[in-house]
Amino acid sequence: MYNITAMTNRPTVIVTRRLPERVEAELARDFDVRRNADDHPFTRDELAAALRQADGVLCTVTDRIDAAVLAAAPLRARILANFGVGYNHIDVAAARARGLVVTNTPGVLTDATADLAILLLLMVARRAGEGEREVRAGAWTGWRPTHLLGHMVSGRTLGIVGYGRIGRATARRAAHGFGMRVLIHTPRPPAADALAADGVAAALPLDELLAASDFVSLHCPATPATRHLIDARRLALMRRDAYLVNTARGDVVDEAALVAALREGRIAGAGLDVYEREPALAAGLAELENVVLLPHLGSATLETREAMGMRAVTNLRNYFRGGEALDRV
Ligand code: 8YV
Repeated sequence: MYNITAMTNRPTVIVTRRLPERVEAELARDFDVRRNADDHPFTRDELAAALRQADGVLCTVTDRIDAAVLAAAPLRARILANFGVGYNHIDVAAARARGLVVTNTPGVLTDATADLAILLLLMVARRAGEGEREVRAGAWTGWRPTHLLGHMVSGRTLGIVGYGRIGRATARRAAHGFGMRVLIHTPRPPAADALAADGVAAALPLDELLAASDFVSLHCPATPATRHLIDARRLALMRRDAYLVNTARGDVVDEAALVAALREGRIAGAGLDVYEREPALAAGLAELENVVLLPHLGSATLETREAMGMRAVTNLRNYFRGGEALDRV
């Protein structure tokens, strides 16, 4: 056990990216912190070195910590405190095999991410990206009755894939805020009365949900089972006038198949915040007019990033005080 209040013998924590000021200040109270001054994404060698040099590593989605990186020796790190709820960039089984505890930050980014899903839903339905590009390009010739006509979301059907915290928060916004008919797909649907309270009309098998929805929003974690869950076959089940929204993880969608479906008009459009090979995009995606592309902004509010950071600090503190890490995955 470490004495984290004494000035000496404080655990060393390597923080792979710059964090909001308040979080960095909080970390410095209890830990010997090594920062990444210029905020560059760590290389595999830097990640392996961090595992050799620090007692804890506070990491993010840009750190691919796979079995090869985790083979670092001699291993000093005991905990990977992930800044974020999704942890598909960490090989958790390999980490456990090396005795590392892995934590995440659930709960604190639910509302921010659900807000972003609704933002993308509205942007694709109302052609906001196209309009914004037109105005900036100086190509707007003035108001006319038939200009950039989009579609209402009210009264339309939203299919939500994955019904954890974020899926549920998105369902409630869509049903109660916009009067949408909400369908969900999830391996273990909550009881009917709980779904009714959220404004959910029905839980359906995935293929049925895809065929019945005007908008499909993804909220499942990236796991081997959900990799390319939305592939060419499932895109073909969607309606030609339907839109896909992804604020979950890029791996859930076969991005090349999505580009083909969009290009050929087999679905109407897509709003994406996450990609298979961030920050790279599938060939052709950025050239399409009927997509809105955001740079992984799901949790990007100051309030949320501070809360995520504080949660990661709490996980580190609890662990080094010898207690149970709060958000062990
Ligand atoms: C984070 C996210 O910004 O928490 C997640 O799973 O995708 C984002 O909200 C990112 O993961 C930070 O590491």
